[in-house]
Amino acid sequence: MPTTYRSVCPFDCPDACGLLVEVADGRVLKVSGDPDHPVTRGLLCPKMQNYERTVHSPRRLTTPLLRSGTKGVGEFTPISWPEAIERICANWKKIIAEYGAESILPYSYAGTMGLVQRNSGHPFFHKLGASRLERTICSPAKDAGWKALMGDTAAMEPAEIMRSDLIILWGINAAATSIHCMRDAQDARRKGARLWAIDTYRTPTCAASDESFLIRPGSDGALALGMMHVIVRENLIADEFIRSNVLGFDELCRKVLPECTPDRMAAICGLPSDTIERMAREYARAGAPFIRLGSGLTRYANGAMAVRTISCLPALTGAWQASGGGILPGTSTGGAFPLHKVTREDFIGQPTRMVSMNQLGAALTELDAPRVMSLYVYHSNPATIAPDQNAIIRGLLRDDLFTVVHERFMTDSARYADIVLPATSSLEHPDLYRCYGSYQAQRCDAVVRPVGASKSNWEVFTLLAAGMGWDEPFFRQSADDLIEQLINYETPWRNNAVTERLRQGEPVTLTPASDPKRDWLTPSGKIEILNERENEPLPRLLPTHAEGDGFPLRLQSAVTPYALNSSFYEQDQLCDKQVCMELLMNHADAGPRSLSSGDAVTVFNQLGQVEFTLLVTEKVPAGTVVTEGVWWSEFIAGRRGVNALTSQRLTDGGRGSTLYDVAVEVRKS
Ligand SMILES: Nc1nc2c(c(=O)[nH]1)N[C@H]1C(S)=C(S)[C@@H](COP(=O)(O)OP(=O)(O)OC[C@H]3O[C@@H](n4cnc5c(=O)[nH]c(N)nc54)[C@H](O)[C@@H]3O)O[C@H]1N2
Ligand SMILES: Nc1nc2c(c(=O)[nH]1)N[C@H]1C(S)=C(S)[C@@H](COP(=O)(O)OP(=O)(O)OC[C@H]3O[C@@H](n4cnc5c(=O)[nH]c(N)nc54)[C@H](O)[C@@H]3O)O[C@H]1N2
Ligand code: SF4
Ligand SMILES: [Mo]
Repeated sequence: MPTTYRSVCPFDCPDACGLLVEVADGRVLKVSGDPDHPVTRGLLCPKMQNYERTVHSPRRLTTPLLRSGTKGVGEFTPISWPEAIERICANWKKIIAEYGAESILPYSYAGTMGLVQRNSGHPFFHKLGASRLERTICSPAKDAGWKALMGDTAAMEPAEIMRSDLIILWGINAAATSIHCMRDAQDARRKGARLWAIDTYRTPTCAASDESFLIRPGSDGALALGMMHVIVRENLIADEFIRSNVLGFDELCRKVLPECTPDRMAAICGLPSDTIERMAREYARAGAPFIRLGSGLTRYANGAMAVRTISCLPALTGAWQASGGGILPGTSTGGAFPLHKVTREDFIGQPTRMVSMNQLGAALTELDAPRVMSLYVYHSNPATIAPDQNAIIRGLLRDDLFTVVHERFMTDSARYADIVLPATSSLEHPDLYRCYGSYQAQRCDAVVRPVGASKSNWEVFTLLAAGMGWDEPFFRQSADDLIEQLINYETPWRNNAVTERLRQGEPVTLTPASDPKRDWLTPSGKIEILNERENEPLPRLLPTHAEGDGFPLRLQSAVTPYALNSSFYEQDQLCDKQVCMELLMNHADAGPRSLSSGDAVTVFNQLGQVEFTLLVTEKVPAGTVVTEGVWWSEFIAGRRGVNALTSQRLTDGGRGSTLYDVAVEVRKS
């Protein structure tokens, strides 16, 4: 008889779903959505419906490996854990003596979102004195844009979406990336709400919406400014709300909006000007308009400004006052757990340098004083997911770079390693999870033993600490000890009863310490449309990087429902659903280039070239081309993925990646 355990989905998704895991004879038989989890309510995405195929995949790494062939070829011989740890520590001691500890660079991101396993390298590398990684690949521009306007104001309760009468999914492919938000939006729709999607191409979310508005990549600021121009011109503003809650409305009206006529904004964003006018009126007249802001629109040179500009809309119309009205960029539960007890910034001796994870290529090939001599990668796959893949691979091929990769699978990054260490999956180690799409949190235990000789992130760092000869007691604790330290903490976010339920492994709801719709946590106590602490004191139009690159088409790399960044490519069934690495193009762009569906095409720009299979489709407007998924190179004809075309340039705020701000040309291969 199988036994059923509770667990949590560890992946970088807004929802951190509650899982029910059936186990028999030490193997996971089945994974399903926990019907009692308040957000999951039994519904899992296609990626996780057969998680057992990932956990027990024949592709799992089961033993430490030592490189025996040329870098990148993937030839390795098995070694024991003691030998692996001994070799890593001996190399690091030599490198530190010769170049200093900052010549060692950790690289990690979001393979697991658990608070302990995700952050367990921080105390180790802090104590080592290694360079620090600026972990800004995802959407820090969103945080920067929000903060410029809203300061530390908490995010509204996501479930309010169900009380809205106009839901705008803005730059979010919720049908693929936030399925529970999509389910709730559909529930609201059945009760009479209208659903809009604002995107750059026709996604599954657009298909499920009442109306979709397709705009040019990176032009959301123009659309929002055009809408605000109309809202002010037609006096659809909430005077009283603005007087008591908003700073800088007059300056916005005087200095910014007069230029932003719908005609001018239409020329930038590509929507007809009467559509912008209609969107403005319908938005302003809705009773409780709810904007769910995604991350898609933030990965541009103007991403932070776009978020800041869009977020002004509810301040002008007073949408915040209605239950169901407002704007939600994602939740943030920073105050709920004392993460510093895991990350241990106090272990940093002298200040160490920061290296942007978006500029790994430059860090490995150009950075001096000191040069990066060792890279330690854990729960991330930079050779596939980070921008400017060619520069990264040039770096990883350096003979004098000592690379260690801790992984579940032989990823592109692992192929370039000198030593590969096998990692556990989330069902093989304990952790504590919170998420960024709701206020849920949950802890879970391991439900099966580690596959092969795999070890969790935390276990490996305890072994490395011992290998370095440290006697710091911190590194002799178990992951469970750390979890208990995170839980055992007084905070207004949870009372004792909630904390006890958390300890027992039940899904719990955290409560923000301030009122998200009244307590404007900015220095002035108001929503700061005017913010003189910013380089740009007022929202305004900013250009994208791609505008200056001199290639005619905009390349969007979008998500697929059947993978999560470069995770899940180990499941054949999920790969088959994606078919192959396609380039979606409008017939108006395909015709002049004599291209048709099924053609092998080469996409190129100043950074590289990549092979795709063409699909001519009306889902993509003329001028934009789209590819879905971030594929492993073993499945790609030219062995280079979409990130051979993306650049190391950063966003206007937050030093984020500009993965979607890309210009290319396409030719037949
Ligand atoms: N199935 C699946 N789910 C995922 C992921 C995955 O890879 N697959 N990734 C996870 C991660 S790490 C993250 S950060 C989240 C991201 O989830 P989302 O917030 O949904 O962000 P994206 O999917 O990056 O982009 C959302 C949409 O924005 C569109 N877009 C791109 N540029 C623009 C623009 O300039 N303006 C507008 N209006 N729209 C634009 C894209 O076409 C896309 O449809 O999803 C998580 N969930
Ligand atoms: N072109 C393009 N590039 C993108 C994106 C895009 O949309 N387009 N999305 C970007 C975004 S939003 C993000 S967040 C990043 C994500 O980039 P990453 O955080 O690197 O995410 P993944 O590609 O999922 O790779 C995570 C790896 O961690 C491994 N792993 C899982 N669990 C564990 C564990 O417990 N321990 C260890 N050691 N390993 C584990 C998995 O096997 C997997 O190979 O990618 C970015 N890159
Ligand atoms: S990836 Fe997201 S939607 Fe899918 S199971 Fe995990 S948390 Fe839920
Ligand atoms: Mo992300």
